[in-house]
Amino acid sequence: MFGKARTKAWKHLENVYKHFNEVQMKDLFANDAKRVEKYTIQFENMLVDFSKNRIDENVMSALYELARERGIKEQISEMFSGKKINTTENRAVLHIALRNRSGKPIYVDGRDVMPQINATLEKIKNFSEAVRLGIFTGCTGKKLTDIVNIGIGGSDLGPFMATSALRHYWAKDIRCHFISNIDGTSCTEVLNKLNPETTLFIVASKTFTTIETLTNAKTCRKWLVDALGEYAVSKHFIALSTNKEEVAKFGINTDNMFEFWDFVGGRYSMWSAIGMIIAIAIGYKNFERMLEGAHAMDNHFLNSDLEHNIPVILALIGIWYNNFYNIHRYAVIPYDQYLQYLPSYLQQLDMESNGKSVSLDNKYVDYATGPVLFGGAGTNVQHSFFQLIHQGTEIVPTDFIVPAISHNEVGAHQQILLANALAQSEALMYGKTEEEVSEEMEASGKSKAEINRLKKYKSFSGNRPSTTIVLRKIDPYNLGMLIAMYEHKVFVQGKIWNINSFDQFGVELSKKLASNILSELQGVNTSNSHDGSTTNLIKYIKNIRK
Ligand code: G6Q
Repeated sequence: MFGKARTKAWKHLENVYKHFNEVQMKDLFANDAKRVEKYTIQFENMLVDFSKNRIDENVMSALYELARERGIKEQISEMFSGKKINTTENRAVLHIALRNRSGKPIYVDGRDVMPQINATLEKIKNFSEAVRLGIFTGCTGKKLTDIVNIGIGGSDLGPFMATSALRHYWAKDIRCHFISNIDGTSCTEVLNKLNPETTLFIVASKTFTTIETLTNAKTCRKWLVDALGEYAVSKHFIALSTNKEEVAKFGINTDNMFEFWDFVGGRYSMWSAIGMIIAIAIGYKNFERMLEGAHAMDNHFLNSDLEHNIPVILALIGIWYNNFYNIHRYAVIPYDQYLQYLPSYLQQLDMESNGKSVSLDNKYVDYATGPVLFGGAGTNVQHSFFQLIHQGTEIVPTDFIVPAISHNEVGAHQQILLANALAQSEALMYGKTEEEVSEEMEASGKSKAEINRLKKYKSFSGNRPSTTIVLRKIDPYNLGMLIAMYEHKVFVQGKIWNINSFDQFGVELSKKLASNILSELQGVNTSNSHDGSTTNLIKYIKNIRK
């Protein structure tokens, strides 16, 4: 039982926290020459330095004890073995199977899922290559050069993030576009740039019932048919879905459908057919490298003991802040322009997975679960919200993601970028005392009065935690590793909190209400009852749109 009757390890951690919460990281560094060695892990091309966190051996061993008590190793094995751990939807959770390069079978309900996964990968390979080589052309025989992914949420954020991250690898004559929002601006702005003869639309929807995606797809279909006629559809539309029936109903030939399965959650689906646009943009070989990178991280996660397991360690440090320091926020800052969309992607991964308040044993939880995640690319964000991270009253544990080599090594740009990344974590940890500020001001000839007036404003409390993840370079393999690392981190946290990280009922209620309000805005129905505010807003907006 987890929750009110706290577990032994949890209670122990509460105790450890009482004695530890005032400890300063700079003292921990000063008193332990081996600190960096102890709290750094290198895995292939990835170095994870978690030494600038408020931890010591005592804290870490208490956290590992919590992981042991929660049976994390066993729970990891359960996921990998195809057990139906998504209990509210009675589904297995097998994004790891999508990138299983081991040749070993993975069973769901006694059936090996690998043959169907490998067959779909083969189909993705053939199709993406045919498009890239101009073998699969548009209906007038022209090469397809503009690929439009129509999808939302998990059917958009992963492919969008990954194609942006791997922009350097795109074929020279291929451009990628994304239509997700139902706002007509989203499809209008994309369609305005395109030539129907050279455009391929990918309708990406697991359920093929999502109103935004289907509405956008219908608009794009009409745009295409108006220009080229109905016969164009089979050469310009493909579908990525689990729902053959709805794909056919929509008017896409199911020969042009690439399948995935209910054991692949939307936000875990970029490794499946949902990654088609990635494969077309960067080529199947590179897409495969991304799967291989993820698979390497999967093996590390499955086989390493808790004390050397990157996703487990990151998860436990997150739990330490979230549940013992009561810090319920968290930032991810990639120092790479190509990774600018990573925070939005991780926002869904983390917040949709662990934004839950009912436990796996069907009880409301009485402890904090998933934190609020935000972020953006460095150095840009240093000039926006970093003020709060350095001097605000909120502590924000931060992950810095730092590729050592840029795809665009221009002059000293990369060194300046790297220097900034490293300086942030150093400044957050050390801070600057009032005394240090005074000395500095004195040395530059400032008066006593001036020093007294400004020293508080110019000082930094420090002791602000961060983790630095250095990658050699953002290539497909390393990106795969990085994303899989975060997926598994989220998994471990969900397991510690005893929640289901794989459903998302939270998005349902407003969907239902939106469909009621839509009928009112369209004047089809006026009888729904709402709160006073909503009723007034509907009336006010209808009046403007008359
Ligand atoms: C992700 C969620 C959600 C989903 C979208 C799109 O885990 O399930 O973001 O991906 O709602 O759903 P469809 O792919 O079914 O259109």
